[in-house]
Amino acid sequence: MAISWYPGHMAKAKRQLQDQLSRTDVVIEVCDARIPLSSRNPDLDQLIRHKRRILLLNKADLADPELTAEWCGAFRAQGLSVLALNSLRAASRVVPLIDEASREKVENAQNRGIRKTVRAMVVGVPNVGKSTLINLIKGKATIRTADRPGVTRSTQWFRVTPYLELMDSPGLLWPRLDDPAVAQRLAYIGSVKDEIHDTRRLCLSLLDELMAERPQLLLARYKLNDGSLRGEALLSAICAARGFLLRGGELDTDRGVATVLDEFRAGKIGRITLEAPKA
Ligand SMILES: Nc1nc2c(ncn2[C@@H]2O[C@H](COP(=O)(O)OP(=O)(O)O)[C@@H](O)[C@H]2O)c(=O)[nH]1
Ligand SMILES: [Mg+2]
Repeated sequence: MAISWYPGHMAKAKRQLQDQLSRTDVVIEVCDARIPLSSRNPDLDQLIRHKRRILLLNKADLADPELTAEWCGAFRAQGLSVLALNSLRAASRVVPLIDEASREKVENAQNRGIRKTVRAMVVGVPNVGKSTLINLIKGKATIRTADRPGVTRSTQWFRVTPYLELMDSPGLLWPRLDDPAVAQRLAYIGSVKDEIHDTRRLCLSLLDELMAERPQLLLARYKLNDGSLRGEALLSAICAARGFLLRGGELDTDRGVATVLDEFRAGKIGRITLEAPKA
């Protein structure tokens, strides 16, 4: 199912999210550590209001460790409970944070003689790793995950311990697509369907951005030595270095586009974060 974010759909998702939030004790917001700004939805603040929130900077294995540390510091300074995470490996670190965030509610209930079941909802824009996180916490791969947006279909609560339930919120938090720079970064990391973008233009602007920001990584990955290359010339040099040729001997730049985007998304060019906290 493709999720298209038209206003009617967003309004419906917002209502559903509000409805689910009313049954939630702790909100686990997942964002992508490579774009901590662009992969968060600012409407969430208003939707959550006073609920306890944990912010996970997921896919930290793909992000620049120094910038991730800076981001964690910046979010903590805003009063958020933050954890940088590779949810493919260390999802268990999340449960103690949920316990901490819900301690007061649990203790209040205890004082009234009630053993409270804590409900934590995982929210985040598509493809940040919500289902992966829940699967790993559960210890079983029961929710479908895929490296493309919009794969998860339904909403469910899962019992993690006798007193903790988790819920995925597939497709309920929409990305911030009104800002073209944000949409572009979401597309770079593969969070928005490629079909809706001109992948060639996307790849060329990514290459230019990488050459400007992290030239050493790009030059090393594609065994180039000319740091002044930009745009089509840069793409062509990459195709030549990789031997991407069509039958007539022409460069297969379509293959180059697909390769660069795939390799960037998989972290093969390096651990690259595209956004830095404001100093
Ligand atoms: N490298 C890396 N990949 C991850 C991590 N968490 C999730 N993924 C991958 O990201 C893709 C999207 O994950 P998914 O859980 O379906 O995202 P959702 O749309 O938020 O539920 C999948 O291919 C996951 O394997 C992580 O911490 N590191
Ligand atoms: Mg999912």
